[in-house]
Amino acid sequence: KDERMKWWREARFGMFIHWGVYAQLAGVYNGHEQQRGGAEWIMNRSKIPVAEYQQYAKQFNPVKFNADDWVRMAKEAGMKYIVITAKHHDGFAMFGSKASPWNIVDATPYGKDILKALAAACKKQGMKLGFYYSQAQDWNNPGGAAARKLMSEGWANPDSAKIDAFTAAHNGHWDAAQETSTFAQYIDRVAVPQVKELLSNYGDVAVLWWDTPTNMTDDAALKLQELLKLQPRIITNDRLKRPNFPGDTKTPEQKIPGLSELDGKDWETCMTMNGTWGFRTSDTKWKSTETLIRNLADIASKGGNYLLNIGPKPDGTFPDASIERLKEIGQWMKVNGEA
Ligand code: JFZ
Repeated sequence: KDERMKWWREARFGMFIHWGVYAQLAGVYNGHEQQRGGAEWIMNRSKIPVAEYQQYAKQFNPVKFNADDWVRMAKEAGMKYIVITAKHHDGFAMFGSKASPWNIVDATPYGKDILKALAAACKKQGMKLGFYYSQAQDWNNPGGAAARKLMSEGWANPDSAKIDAFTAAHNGHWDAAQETSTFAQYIDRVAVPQVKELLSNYGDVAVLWWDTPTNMTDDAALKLQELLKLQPRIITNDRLKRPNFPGDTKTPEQKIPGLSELDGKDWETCMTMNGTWGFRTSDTKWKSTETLIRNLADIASKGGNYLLNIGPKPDGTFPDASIERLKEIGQWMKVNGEA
């Protein structure tokens, strides 16, 4: 294990990327600003019907996406690995998948596999690449789980009460289309084959970053964990299923643990640069470069890693404020970093 963890322990700094169809909405649904949560949650928060949400994919055409630029920006900031949302809770696969048509190759005018391009660029530039995969929550592929969030906490839809009642009676779902399969069927038909695709078709995968184990069963977790054998050196986090699938790393979110909270287990703080993981036009509360550098130094001094998020725009470029901060961190790294 120590040998396998070596690069990760030395890395200290990585780039998280939250990107998908939600970037197209950018925090606004039908003129309504999303009230709570990250912009990547808009389908759930605003209870957007499945068929309607899927229409947004037809506008998703990130023609300015350039994988080499992304990797170069990460590298120049001193980052040693990238973890990208291969599939977030909206179930949209950012890669070509035979397990579901709800993927970037089959459902968008862009029609190209983002992960293929990123994997090639990472290989070329010597950057480690990992995949975030929402194994349990999936709001588009039938049978996927949905965390219970109330419509009435969001914008005032005249039907909020009705939608909340439906959601409460349907295990967090808000559209009958989400319930045309069972969770076990979803795991067998979508999650297992997609994770197999991710671990087979993109070369070395450095990290598998599971998230939100809503409704996870031991059976489902075992099936997914079994697949990790396809990448014997892969590192995983602790979000497959709690508490009996601990993975390799702990994932304190948006906070840096105090010294007394450290227990010897490897850890990684993931954090947004503003207040959202997915791109949101109205979120301009950017942390200063100084704050980001202080966070990195604090984390590194305590033996952790800093996974700093970028929420790319729907056209495939990073927000200007993110680019600016990456550059400034890079300038500091040149003087103060070790490599
Ligand atoms: C999850 C996602 O729901 C979110 O969209 C984002 O991808 C983030 C990185 O992970 O959100 C969480 C997960 C765990 C906690 C909080 C938010 N937690 O443990 O406090």
